[in-house]
Amino acid sequence: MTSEKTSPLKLFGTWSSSYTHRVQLALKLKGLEFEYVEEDLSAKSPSLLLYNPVHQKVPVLLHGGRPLAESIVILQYIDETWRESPLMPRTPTREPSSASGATSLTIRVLTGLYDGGRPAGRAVAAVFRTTAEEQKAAVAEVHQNLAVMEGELREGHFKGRRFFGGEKLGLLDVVVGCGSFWLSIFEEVADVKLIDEESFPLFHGWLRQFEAQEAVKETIPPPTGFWSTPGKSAIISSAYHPKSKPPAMTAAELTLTLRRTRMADKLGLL
Ligand SMILES: N[C@@H](CCC(=O)N[C@@H](CS)C(=O)NCC(=O)O)C(=O)O
Repeated sequence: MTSEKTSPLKLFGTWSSSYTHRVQLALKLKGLEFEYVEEDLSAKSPSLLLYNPVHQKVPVLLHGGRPLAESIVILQYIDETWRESPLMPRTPTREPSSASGATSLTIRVLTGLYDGGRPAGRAVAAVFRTTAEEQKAAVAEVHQNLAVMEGELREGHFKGRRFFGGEKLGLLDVVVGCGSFWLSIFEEVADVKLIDEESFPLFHGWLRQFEAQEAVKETIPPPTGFWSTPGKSAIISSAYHPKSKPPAMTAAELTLTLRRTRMADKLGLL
């Protein structure tokens, strides 16, 4: 077991990927050494195609030559293999505690925070993909999600806690917090306010504390770096997933959306 634990770790990721950030952050929080391989998603490496042949996505973690895909699966694997500094609190299951609260809220973040809601990340992405009335509806959906999180911090399992994980970052902090890079970009390009400090003071405060953590600062690039990145137009089109994700956007629709959101000016695309 020990030799398995000490086998080398190699992570295939992309700098702009929140899913990659989740794994990088978890490895750092555990104090694990790993080799990082930056993937160009417009020209995926033979290794990525070999290790994640079906989905061909990052992140992929290689542990002792064994590949693991899907960020949540990887996070669980890391937490179960290296049990020091747990990301999920380990308390007896019958004890009503924030451990079960964290598990259930993590699942809800990933599947839908309220009845009929979709995964929190998809609601945020919808703000970016839409315009006008549709965008207003998407912003309202994000606010509904934030209201649930705010309620959990105000009077739910996480009342009075610094982080969802307690004094230290836990799984839920990692999952929710790693989207913060894109949140601030979306706020800027779509000219919308998603995390309004007055409406969501506890969530806003939590996010600022999260971002101030050294391991987070080392992992998530500052949003300002985004605008000066040479491959930014490719990143934008991959964020839209025009080929693969419904509703499919034609190039003309994409252009129109970029114009409307004023992103085109910022990126110098048009
Ligand atoms: N559910 C996956 C999502 C991973 C994902 O969407 N990765 C994106 C980058 S953020 C990717 O590799 N996209 C390449 C593609 O779709 O071809 C996870 O949690 O790891």
